[in-house]
Amino acid sequence: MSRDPGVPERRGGPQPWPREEFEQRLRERGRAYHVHHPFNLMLNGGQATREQIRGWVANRFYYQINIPLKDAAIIANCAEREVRRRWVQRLLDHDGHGAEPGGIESWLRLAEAVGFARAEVESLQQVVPGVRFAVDAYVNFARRAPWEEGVCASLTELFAPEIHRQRLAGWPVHYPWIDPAGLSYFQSRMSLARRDVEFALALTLERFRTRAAQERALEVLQFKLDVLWQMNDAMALAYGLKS
Ligand code: AHQ
Repeated sequence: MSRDPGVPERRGGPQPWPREEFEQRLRERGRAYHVHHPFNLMLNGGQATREQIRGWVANRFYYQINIPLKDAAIIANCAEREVRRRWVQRLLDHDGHGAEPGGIESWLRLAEAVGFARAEVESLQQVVPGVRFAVDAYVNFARRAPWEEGVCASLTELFAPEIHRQRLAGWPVHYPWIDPAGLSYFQSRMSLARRDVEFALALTLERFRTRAAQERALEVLQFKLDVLWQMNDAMALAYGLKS
């Protein structure tokens, strides 16, 4: 268990970073975001084959269907109604609500746009072990960790708008065989990621107050960056890096 973010550091320990410096240190971890992974550079650079793209879509589906379980775990661990009532929006965004089909449904439309039948992707038959293990590590982390750490782990989305922007700009040009309607998920995340990460960042800056807690927040963010990086490592091994 990590140190309670609120417990004052023992006297004489290092002082906490000022809020702006803490935020800057979180943002600097973007250097390790999976937008820089060779597999993603190939994908967004237009060098991926049809099989590499299909493999990516089928494997990332496992990540997408586990995001609501991860967020439900954070909610289950959180005794603060004001936080839960904001965080629950994330489940609705992915599972859908009312007339909104939700992000998982959008991902299945992406799957159809790259030539899968929905059931093929829903079967999870193509999910490679390294992707499954990385995603399961993320969900199990959120189940066990204090809810504040689960919130902090979602801060990789600080860097997500750029990766979605690259897909929306590049895929229609590089991969004209993909029905552009299938890219609607990326479009939806441009605004949803910004909204989500604004709340998660404010909570992280506010709740991780001691220097030890701030350093723990950086460790948690690095763990999640490693989850995303490992997913790309596993897909590169399974589908190759050179088209
Ligand atoms: O589609 C993504 C998404 O819904 C989320 C939720 C958030 C979290 O709670 O960890 N992270 C995340 C991410 C999504 N898409 C990834 C991508 O590359 O398309 C990026 C990923 C993230 O940045 O953590």
